[in-house]
Amino acid sequence: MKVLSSMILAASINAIGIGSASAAVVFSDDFESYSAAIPSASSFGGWNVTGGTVDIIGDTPYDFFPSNGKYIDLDGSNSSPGLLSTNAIFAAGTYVIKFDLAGSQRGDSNTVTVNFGGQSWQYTLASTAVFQQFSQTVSFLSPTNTALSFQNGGGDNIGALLDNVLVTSVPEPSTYGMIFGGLIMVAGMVARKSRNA
Ligand SMILES: [Ca+2]
Ligand SMILES: [Ca+2]
Ligand SMILES: [Ca+2]
Repeated sequence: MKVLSSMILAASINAIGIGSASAAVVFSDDFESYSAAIPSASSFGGWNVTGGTVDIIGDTPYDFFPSNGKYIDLDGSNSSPGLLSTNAIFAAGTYVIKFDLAGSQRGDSNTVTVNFGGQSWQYTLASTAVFQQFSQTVSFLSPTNTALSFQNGGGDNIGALLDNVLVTSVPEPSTYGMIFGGLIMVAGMVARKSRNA
């Protein structure tokens, strides 16, 4: 009967999707759906650009990483690096944010500030740094909603490069607790039934 209990547990876990499949992608962009634009429009796809500009590049003459297709030069074209923010507003909760950053490939080092859920992180990229994935797991109750944003420092029109932005929501621990509590009750009922049989 132990085996049956385990089987029921496994089946229940599959049914409610615990595991890697339970994390839901709530935002993603590899910038492939846009045409190169120097600078970009102040609003494109799922993004807004305020306080300056960013460039959509990846074609000649700025084809530094052909396998990445299109990507963003975070210091645009008017000597004021724009704040690149998602249109999407994320509710309080737990998320994993992932993004690829590379150096400018044009001779200068750049620092990028990433903001999400009331927290911020800074990344300094040497000019020759190739695309590398960065990841942060963020839990926040306040602010109750937030965009994800990226901003280069400086203003020399040569910025770090951004690609493959991904935001995944993660179920809260309390949700896991309720789910596992329910499963333990089911297992207990199975065990009692087997004793009574
Ligand atoms: Ca891309
Ligand atoms: Ca630029
Ligand atoms: Ca720069």
